[in-house]
Amino acid sequence: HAETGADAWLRYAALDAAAARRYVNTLPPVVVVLGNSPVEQTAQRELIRGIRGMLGVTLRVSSTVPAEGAIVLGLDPAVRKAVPGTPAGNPLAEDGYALSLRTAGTARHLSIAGGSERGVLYGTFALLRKIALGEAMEALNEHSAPYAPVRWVNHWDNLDGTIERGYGGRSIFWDKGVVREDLSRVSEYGRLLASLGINGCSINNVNTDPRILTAEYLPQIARIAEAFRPWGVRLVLSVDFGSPQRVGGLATFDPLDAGVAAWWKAKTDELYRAVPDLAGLLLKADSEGRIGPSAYGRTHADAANVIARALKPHGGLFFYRGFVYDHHMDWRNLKNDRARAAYDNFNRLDGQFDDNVVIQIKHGPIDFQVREPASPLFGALEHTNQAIELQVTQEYFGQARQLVFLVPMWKEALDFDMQARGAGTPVKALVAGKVFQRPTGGFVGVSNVGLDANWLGNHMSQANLYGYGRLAWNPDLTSQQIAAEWTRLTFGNDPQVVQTIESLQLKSWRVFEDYTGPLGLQTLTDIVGNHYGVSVEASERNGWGQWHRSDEKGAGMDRTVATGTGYAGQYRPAVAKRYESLATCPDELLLFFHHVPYTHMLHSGKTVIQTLYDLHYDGAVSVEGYVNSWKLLKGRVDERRYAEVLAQLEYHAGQAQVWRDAVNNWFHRASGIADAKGRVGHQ
Ligand code: GCW
Repeated sequence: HAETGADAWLRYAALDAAAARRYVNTLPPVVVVLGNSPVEQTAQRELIRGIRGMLGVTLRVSSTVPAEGAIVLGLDPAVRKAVPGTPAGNPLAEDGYALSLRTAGTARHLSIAGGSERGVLYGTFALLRKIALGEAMEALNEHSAPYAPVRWVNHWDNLDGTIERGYGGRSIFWDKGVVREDLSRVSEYGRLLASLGINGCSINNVNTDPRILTAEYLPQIARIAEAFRPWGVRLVLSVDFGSPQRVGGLATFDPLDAGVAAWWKAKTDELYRAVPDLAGLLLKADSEGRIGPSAYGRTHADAANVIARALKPHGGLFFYRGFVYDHHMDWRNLKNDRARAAYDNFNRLDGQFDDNVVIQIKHGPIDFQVREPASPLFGALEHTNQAIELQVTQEYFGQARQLVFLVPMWKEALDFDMQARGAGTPVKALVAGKVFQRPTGGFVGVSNVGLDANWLGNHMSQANLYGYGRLAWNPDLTSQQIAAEWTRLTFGNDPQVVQTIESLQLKSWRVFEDYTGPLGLQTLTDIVGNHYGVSVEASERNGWGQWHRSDEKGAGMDRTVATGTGYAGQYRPAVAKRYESLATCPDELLLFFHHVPYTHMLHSGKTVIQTLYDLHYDGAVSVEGYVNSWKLLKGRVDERRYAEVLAQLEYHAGQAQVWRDAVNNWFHRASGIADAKGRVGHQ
């Protein structure tokens, strides 16, 4: 089972004998769970499973705390009462946990205290992670609290079982228009999510089939909620804004119509009767052909509030996607700019959204491209809850076929200082509501796992799901820490294995950027087809607005205030100034903000065109290097995963060459400028 990738980072592989012995000597052999909620029971079962796998011993279950000590799981107050000598401390944050090991005479107690039932489970996973990573337990005393209340994943699953932008097989939730009979993969997925502290999951595409809100689906949806519940994962549904008409049979779906408001209220009440702990609803409106409030000349705030008010009495949240843009833009107009759309649509509505509405904003202003600046909307909203949307599924990142670890890219967005109230307001703090004291906010990852044994279509992409969840819990973790943890948990502690995989993962995003869209060019991907291969002109001369505006004279899109689309001016002044000027705009975003001749000299001292040529060669060479370093792991990784990853990397290396040649030849023809190293244009 383990080698299929199904257990992902929760393999609980046996530790080497010396390490196992050390833990067996330190940990009490008995477990006591103080609460009887399903989530706490899950925690106890998981603990027994993990300890058995890693240490080869089976904990004894007891209902009372024996004098010689035990591993005690429970809510914080209960643990304090049950474990003698627990020092008084501050109450734990909701979903937070505390781990501590105390010795008194011959008694030894290890307590896992939670600020909520979920916290107990999260603490249990944290303890198991420490053991798998070989961390010392003797002086254990650790508190951890999630950075933000919202730590969700979204799925773009269609009711027929296909997944939009899913690369790991068919839906774990749906098949042929109904919820799957066998939901065992949903439970297994709940376990993976819980191990990361993820507490909400939407189960249907934001390009929503309205039928999801018909009565026949409610009992089916309730079954999914039930499969997730023991793992503390709450259900979320995507809804269609036309539902009052399409499902309810009303004459209108105008959000300001009283009948429409009443319909949403009655429908939401019905949902909560079926799923009492529903976390909320999610909406994509007025975007890519989805209907929305514009049909009635209403605002996004009118649309969001009518549904949010129906959710309010149940404590539910309403997520309104910030991904609203016109996909029929006139490409001839040099002032048109899709990047402007999120800010233009939502900034002026700041203050008009109810306090259980969250605007869900993609990390960049376009659409999950290899290099984007952080969306200026994060820095603009002061009176509105927000969440950052990160795409775990590798739509524009080689899908399941290329190795790209997205954590370093996400970190750059999360750590980017928006200067929203002077310096020191990184995106992560804004989305968590810490800067403007918002009641809620946080993180949403578009996961799109499927029925494939390894969930995402290959082994290495699991690091992105792991990394997303770890960042949602603690965005201050470094990319290196996350890569190291994931590698050890997934492939074991052999130093050569760890060092090799960690280094592949850590460089992979920049390498991918080198051969698919450096200097802020982005979108050289075939956007007319499946968003996988190279097609330099696919994004040009159409209404989608993913233009890079490269031609015979130069490359890049002028987004300055002075001469371009004005996008740069959507940032707060200090940031805007940096992007506006060629002198201060970083090379890696140059062509995102500026249109320059190919001979333009970069800060690096090299021309744009030569840099494009060189980076494409560098990138392809690096991917070839992945294959060579992987081969050195033969015999150190189980045969199956060794062979599967090798096949992926060999294919990847070929793809990097295809990209290199297609992009370089295109720019060579367009610019008419020879490669100083004589490599391009002679094939
Ligand atoms: O990136 C684009 C994808 C669409 C997706 C859309 C969105 C679900 O190509 O497949 O639709 O974004 O985020 O709504």
